[in-house]
Amino acid sequence: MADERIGLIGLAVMGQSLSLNLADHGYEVVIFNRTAETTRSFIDGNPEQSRLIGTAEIERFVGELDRPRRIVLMVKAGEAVEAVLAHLVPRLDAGDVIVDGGNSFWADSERRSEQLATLGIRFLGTGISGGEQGARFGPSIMPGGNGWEEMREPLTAIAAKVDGEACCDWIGPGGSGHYVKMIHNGIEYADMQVIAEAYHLLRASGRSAAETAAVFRRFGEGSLSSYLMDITAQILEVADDDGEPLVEKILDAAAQKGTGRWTVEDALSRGQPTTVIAEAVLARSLSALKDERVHAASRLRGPSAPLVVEEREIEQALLASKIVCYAQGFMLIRACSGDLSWALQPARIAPLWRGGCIIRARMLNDITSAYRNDPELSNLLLDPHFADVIDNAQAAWRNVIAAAAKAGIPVPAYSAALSFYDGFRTARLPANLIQAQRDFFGAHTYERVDRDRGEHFHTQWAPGAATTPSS
Ligand code: NBP
Repeated sequence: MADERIGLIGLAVMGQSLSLNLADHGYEVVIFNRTAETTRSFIDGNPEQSRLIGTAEIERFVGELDRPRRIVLMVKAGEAVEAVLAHLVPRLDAGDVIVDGGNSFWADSERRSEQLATLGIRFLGTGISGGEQGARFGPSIMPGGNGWEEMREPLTAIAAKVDGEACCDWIGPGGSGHYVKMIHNGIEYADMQVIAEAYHLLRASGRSAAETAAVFRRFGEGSLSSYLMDITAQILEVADDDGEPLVEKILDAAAQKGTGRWTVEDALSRGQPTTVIAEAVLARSLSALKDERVHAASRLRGPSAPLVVEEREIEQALLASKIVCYAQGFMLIRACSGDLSWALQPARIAPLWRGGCIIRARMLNDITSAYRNDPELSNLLLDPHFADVIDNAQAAWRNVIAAAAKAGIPVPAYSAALSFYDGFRTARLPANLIQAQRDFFGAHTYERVDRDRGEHFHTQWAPGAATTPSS
């Protein structure tokens, strides 16, 4: 492995960190950046690292690599990837491997993988999670597409390790690596929202930021242990210059870069009810309406009842909602895998998120066990362990949502998660009425519970109702 060469293009924070990580693991890293000055200052800033080979021209970059060349792109998703490929691909040969390690949209990776395959170039669309620190010391890596056989060793070497297993494994064909990274980010949105709702409830029930931090630390000692819980406690303990908690001075308008929205758009296109992830994305949108909310706060009335809820109940609501987040993420993976015949295996995906990435959490050990015990598990909620955990949590979970509603405190993710749970476990929903309404005004037809599925019926419900069944 030592002295093998890997090329890396794109030397912003992620590219620099990955280069150093690869170099630490014995690889010589040939680096290139559009702005050559960045390459120079990166090399100058790391004089102890002799395995970095800077190049200022793309021809020299390509020429420094052994064949088959292995090239990692760490540039901005979208146009930057297209621009780099346009310069790079004409200089490559059949058999070379391009790894796109950025946050590319999975359908772009699917397309690039197919197009480059016609030239014999292997394209590995690779989700990488963990931010700067992860990239530097061990990220979670989700490669999909072609070229895994060439990249298995270096990617596995630099990935996070949990219980001796690398958080890196081939996901599946085409754009599946970036698809799974997108789902990771959707779950991340939901996980952050369920934690934010606990924070809201804990603060609204009179706890200081420091007391709230202590509660999160306690929660984080058990099944809720996670990176996001840990950083939440740390954030709540940071004081501004005047000694006040810094978090309370931050404008309550959450930004988003788009991977959560991509997840929800994908869920809608597949008819998958990933309601908690959707609420998490939309809660950020609602938060961003800051001026309108401030105006509405002075005009619209709510209840004046105090919030009556126990700390233990909030913990259970957080736990149950978080399980539903994961269940919905894996539902979407299952649906897309079926649609595109990717044959994705949750039992190989869940363990990749146990280390290195933003959603790393103790719960992922149990999720991994659930899918390893039953690789065909259709929904995480049906795993016996998680069914029991939710059953034990549900009384508290319902109390929290009821108490929040009575006190006028929004808990959109907890409510969406509970409604999903109740909807999923309800054998007969009121959709029969919706079908009747659709048939009444649009002659859209309906199926009957006392006939075979696939047989469609239309009724002339009333004079003036629709008469002609639509196809
Ligand atoms: P950025 O996403 O900010 O991208 C900056 C890099 O893209 C620079 O090297 C820049 O070159 C290059 N670039 C651009 Br912009 N346009 C280009 C073009 N037309 N041709 C060639 N190069 C171009 O960097 P990052 O934050 O390090 O992220 C890299 C990738 O990793 C992104 O896809 C990001 O979404 C993903 N990611 C980031 C994080 C994180 O925590 N930051 C975490 C996980 C994944 P220049 O120096 O010449 O401008």
